[in-house]
Amino acid sequence: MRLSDFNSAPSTAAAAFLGPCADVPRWITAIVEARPYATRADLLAHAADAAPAWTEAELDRALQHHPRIGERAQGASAENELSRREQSGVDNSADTAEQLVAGNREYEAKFGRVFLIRAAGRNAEEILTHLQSRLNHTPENELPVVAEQLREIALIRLEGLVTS
Ligand code: 2AL
Repeated sequence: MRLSDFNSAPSTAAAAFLGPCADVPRWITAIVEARPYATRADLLAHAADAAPAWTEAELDRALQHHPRIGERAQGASAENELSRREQSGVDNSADTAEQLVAGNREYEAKFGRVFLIRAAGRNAEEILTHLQSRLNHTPENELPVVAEQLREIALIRLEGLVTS
């Protein structure tokens, strides 16, 4: 969508457009209500500023839309297409794939939520290294890492969706 169209869209349409970036209604409302943006950079800066203070409940809600690493999202929704593109670097050897499956399972058992990582720009081995290191975290140290990964994913998605 062009920035000018985003600026002039009805609030509900602008909010629906942002939904696939991250399903955090408070973040979406903050971005929609601060329109109009003079430049794309202003929009991205405001979106970044509004993102850090996500609560655990907001993270859990948003994570429901993220498939596990190594599991390709099925379906033609904007979210699924974005996820498939982000995970396109996660083509891996059978050995790495097996370790990711086992690591995802261990992560979910320990933290009670899906392992989330910004996959764009990372290959399977890099993701596995992060997964194995994050398994050593306490729930308290892990939460801010999840928030940062969700924030990175949301901002990359927004950058890809809005043109000048
Ligand atoms: C994802 C995803 O779908 N895209 C991304 O960057 N990370 N999933 C995940 N579990 O981390």
